[in-house]
Amino acid sequence: MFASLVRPLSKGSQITKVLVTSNNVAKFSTSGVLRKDYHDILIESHGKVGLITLNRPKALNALSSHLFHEINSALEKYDEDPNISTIVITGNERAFAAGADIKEMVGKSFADVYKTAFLGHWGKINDIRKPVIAAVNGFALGGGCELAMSCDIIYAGEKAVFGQPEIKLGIIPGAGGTQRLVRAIGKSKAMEIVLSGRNFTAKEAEQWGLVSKVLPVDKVLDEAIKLGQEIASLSQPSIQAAKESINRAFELSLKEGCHFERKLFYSLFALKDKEEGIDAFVKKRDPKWTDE
Ligand code: CO8
Repeated sequence: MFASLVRPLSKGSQITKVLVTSNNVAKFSTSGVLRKDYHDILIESHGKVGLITLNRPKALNALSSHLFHEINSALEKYDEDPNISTIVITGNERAFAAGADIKEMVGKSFADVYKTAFLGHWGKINDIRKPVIAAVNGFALGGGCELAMSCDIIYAGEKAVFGQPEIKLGIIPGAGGTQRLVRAIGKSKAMEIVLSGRNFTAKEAEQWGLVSKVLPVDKVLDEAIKLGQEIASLSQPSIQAAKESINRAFELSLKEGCHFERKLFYSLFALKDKEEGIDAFVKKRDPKWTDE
């Protein structure tokens, strides 16, 4: 009845207690802490990296409310799990995610979506304190592009296709597309993309600064996990502080942002890991982080 999830893994990676039943209901546990049944995502841990794989292939991973609730649930569990330090979100080779589930929008009026804060739960990812890396292959359109942009780092496969095509549906991006795109690639390009609904390539995304690396299709996930493991091998309070400080750059003036950074910088001197890191450097040895 149960079959192990089979996927090529990078060297040294390990799936922790992942089982998929014949009806594709997965039961998972990372070190006994994360335990949840999911239908539209798959969960694996690779050492201290928690992987979330969107798994609605027939709908090109269209982000239904149900799927997004599962993403949120897994993100929150990983954020709480002391055995997990970084998180990777991926899809499959054809699609990271082709947007919000358009079929859910059929017949919905302004009053319907306004009164119920339709898809309002998409914002939860912005509260996750651990680093989140998007490993994008295939389509990352509309809400899929917005999900990738809500992650902290994007690695993309060379055939990945990004875009905000909402305008072609008579709507506009609703999960930060107009805001994050303009911050990442500038006003003129963001206007062109959003107003025309044209897609753009992984290479363009990298040239414009939206994506940090373009990789061969079959390397994207492994490289994202490797990056996650590299980040996970460092002192986690410092990692979280760095993420928090960088994200403040989107909210604050330069002066206020630098002030915030300085306060966090000083506060890290209270960590045992600061003593350890400095001592290890001075004594020319490897640091042993305790995350304290
Ligand atoms: N929603 C629902 N179903 C989808 C979606 C989607 N976004 N995208 C693809 N599918 C389904 C198709 O309906 C089709 O299903 P079926 O086989 O049952 O007909 C299946 O996936 C395969 O799709 P195609 O046959 O269309 O595959 P193609 O290779 O021909 O085309 C495309 C691929 C170009 C990606 C095409 O599917 C497409 O254009 N998809 C829609 C892209 C799009 O417009 N995305 C934006 C959606 S709106 C949005 O994301 C707003 C987010 C707002 C968030 C607000 C938070 C508060």
